[in-house]
Amino acid sequence: MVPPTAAATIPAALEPVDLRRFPLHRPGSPEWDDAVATARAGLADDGCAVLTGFVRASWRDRLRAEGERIAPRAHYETRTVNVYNTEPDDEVPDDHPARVPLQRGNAFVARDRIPGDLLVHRLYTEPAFRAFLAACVGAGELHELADPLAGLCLNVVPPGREHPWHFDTNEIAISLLTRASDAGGTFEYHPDIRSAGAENTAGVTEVLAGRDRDRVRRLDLRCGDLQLFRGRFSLHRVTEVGGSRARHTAIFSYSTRPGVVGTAVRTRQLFGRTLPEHGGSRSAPSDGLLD
Ligand SMILES: O=C(O)CCC(=O)C(=O)O
Ligand SMILES: [Fe+2]
Repeated sequence: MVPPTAAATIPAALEPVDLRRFPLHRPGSPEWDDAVATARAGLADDGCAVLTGFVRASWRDRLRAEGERIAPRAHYETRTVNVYNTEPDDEVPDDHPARVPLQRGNAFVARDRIPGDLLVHRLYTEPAFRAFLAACVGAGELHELADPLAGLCLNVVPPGREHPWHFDTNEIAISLLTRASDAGGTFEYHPDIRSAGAENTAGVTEVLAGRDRDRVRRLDLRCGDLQLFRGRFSLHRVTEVGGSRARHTAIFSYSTRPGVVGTAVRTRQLFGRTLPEHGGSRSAPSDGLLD
């Protein structure tokens, strides 16, 4: 029997990845360990790691074009929200950041509208991608969400719109920029402005009032850049998109527990619909933070 060549062992989903710098196909190799250590250091120091050029240059036109093909399937609903994505609450004091109204101008394409053969969908389900990410974020194992809509999304921010300041429900967000805007559309964040059990509402108020600009970090991501980000603790936004092209990112959501599904309320907010899977209710976050 002919021994398999190195090339034959590379899963098709990993072909677009710059495997020289990010050897996802060789877990545990010294190069794989180096890539993981770099990402871990970024997350520890700054709450963020950017793997620039994760998708190779020769695949980026296809990555961008696939996002453009599905972007019209996004659910648009300009909503007034707050940083915590919580419902209005009369009990909250007048000066609480939950009272500051923000316009959510982005829109999501849900997983069930992203064909399975697209690069981002094949990456999402690829075990070697998941294993690499699990090592980077320090999780024993990561699972796809059992949610047919939320596990994988395309985030579309059209010209003149922004994705306003917020915290994520997931502890760590993983996103791949598939189309940059001509202007604006900068990712801005405040690393670890809150922590489990400590909301730091005073700090959040400063940011919302535009008074804490010195500590804001800014990223102008490019097509093919993969970002790992501690979105549950770091306040973040995408600034207003300028020019004539929408900004697109694929958002990969995984969980350390199998079987995770979003709540019906949140699912309807994000996608304008629910499925039978969304019938159950989610228990409150265990870290004591607002959502
Ligand atoms: O599209 C991005 O770069 C950020 C998206 C984001 O923060 C989110 O979906 O929660
Ligand atoms: Fe976010």
